Amino acid sequence: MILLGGRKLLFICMLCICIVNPVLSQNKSELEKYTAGHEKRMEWWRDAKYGLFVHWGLYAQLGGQWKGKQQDGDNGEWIMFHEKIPLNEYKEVAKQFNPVGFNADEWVKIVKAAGMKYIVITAKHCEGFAMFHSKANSYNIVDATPFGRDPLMELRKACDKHGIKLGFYYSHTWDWSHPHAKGLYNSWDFPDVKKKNVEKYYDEKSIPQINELTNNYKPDIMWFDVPSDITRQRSLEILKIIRTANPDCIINDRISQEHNSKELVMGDYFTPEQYIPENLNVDFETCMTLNGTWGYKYFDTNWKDAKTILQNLLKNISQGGNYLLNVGPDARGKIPAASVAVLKIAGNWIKRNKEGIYATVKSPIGQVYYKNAVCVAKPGKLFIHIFKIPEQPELVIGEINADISSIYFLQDEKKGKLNYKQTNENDLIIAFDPVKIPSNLIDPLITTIVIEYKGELKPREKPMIVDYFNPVTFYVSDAKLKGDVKYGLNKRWHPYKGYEIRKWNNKGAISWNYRTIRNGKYKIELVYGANDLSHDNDIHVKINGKTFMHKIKDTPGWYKEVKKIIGEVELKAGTTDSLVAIAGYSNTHAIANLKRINLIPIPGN
Ligand code: FHN
Repeated sequence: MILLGGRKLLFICMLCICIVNPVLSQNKSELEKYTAGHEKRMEWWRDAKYGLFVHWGLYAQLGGQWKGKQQDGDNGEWIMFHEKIPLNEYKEVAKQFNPVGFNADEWVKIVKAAGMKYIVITAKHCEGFAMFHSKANSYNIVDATPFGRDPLMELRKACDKHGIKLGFYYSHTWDWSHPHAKGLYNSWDFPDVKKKNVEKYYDEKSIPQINELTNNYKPDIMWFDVPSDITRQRSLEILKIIRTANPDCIINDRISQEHNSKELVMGDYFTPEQYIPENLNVDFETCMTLNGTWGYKYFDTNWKDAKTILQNLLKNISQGGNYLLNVGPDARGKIPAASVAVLKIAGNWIKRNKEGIYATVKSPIGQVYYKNAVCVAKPGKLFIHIFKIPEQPELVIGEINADISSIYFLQDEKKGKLNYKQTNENDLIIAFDPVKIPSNLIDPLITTIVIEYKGELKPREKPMIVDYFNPVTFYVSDAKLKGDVKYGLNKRWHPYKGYEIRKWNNKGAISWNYRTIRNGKYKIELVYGANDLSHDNDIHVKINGKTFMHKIKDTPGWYKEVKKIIGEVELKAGTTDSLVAIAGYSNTHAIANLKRINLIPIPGN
């Protein structure tokens, strides 16, 4: 082994810095150049709130069934992978694929009736088949099927005609039709991973097709999927292609590995899948299936109902995000009638309540106290979307530091006033007696009321509300930490999924302030993770002058959840106090990964 002397080593290090530094700084300046303009680019997208995801490809021809056998439990668009269908057999499917029922105008009208403002459709899913006329690869709907038309170009024209934005999903990394694609690859046709040269896949197919889509179809959004094993350089190359063609084209976070890092670098927004994040202070769009599959399966009729769709939409927009809801068109090019029907029911509600949806923003004062409602905002207005009519004849909103001018039902043309009072210095309570409210104002799906106020809405100062009619959850992410207690991962991400208590001993206090609206009795429930080191250690909880001691016995693991009722407490109305959790003795680590403390009302007190 040649040992380099000090001077030589220093020279080589300096040489490397001289070579690497310009490349890094070039990458940095390119990144800045091709991500510039984010705020302006996102304006229409933030106002739009709601889009249609479309998974449509050769898999629609199979409808979730292969050689008479129904796919069990998997997504329809994964049938080639799950049934390990040889590529030459799968290509035979293309010869049968002739979706003559496809009508771009009809699809766009369905989107508009649903109250959606944009479409994201699969241009090429992992199966590798292009749903557009690609000169880069003849395995596409124009060259390889009897259909011979380009549905994406027809959609582009229809969207332009009807004022709907159009985006393309593209599987830039995985491709089960290409011998050199990696990630989750086609191991049954191309088993020898040593023969793979992934650069050939990018150079021969992925990059050229992204170029074609970007330059020939002018998409408003490029929606990439699983970024597994793509290099930063390749992601930067794709970013450059798209933004050179159109600086306003919006790109999602899966263009690069950032999707797994929870920090946006090249993408304009995060893409949580099948769940709605909370407390995320960046642009995001939750994508969800309407039933149990993205791609068409004729036997999956497990449709979400209109109320679920609307609640998901409103929860997303109350968190400052968008909702991308998926349909899987069939082999004829038709969106399943049941999907169309439920989207229309939801769309009719949206049409009646559109002022409280489009161009709203996340409430500047967070959510309202009443748990079965969400709040969004516009200047001078708060829209409270009520999912479930309160059991008591009043709606506790909580602290509103503003000069309220009126409160009324959004669907009430005459703006009939709702009576209200502000107690506890600004706690807003709205009289809401369903018996007295005209029945036409209580919407069977969701009822929206408007709080109009003058001047500015000042931030909330008062502590959390504990009230008899609602269980209240004290998340550790909202707590004050004092002494020897520390968070683990970045608590900005999912407040109780993406972070943990990393250090906590008997000199560390986790506390919350609270105030009560009515008298009530509650069970105290601890929710925590624990490992072997936690066994037999104690958690002490102090509330209302009493201390409840809990000894840890179950230790399933740091990221599991142990739920334990540790006692009951009675709280009088109008008190302001604090809830404090203190760890037992530990000289090295956290004695438990406390997640939250629940106060569960005990009925009948
Ligand atoms: O595996 C794909 C899946 O088929 C579907 O396209 C979803 C949609 O976001 N993306 C991947 C799973 O995350």
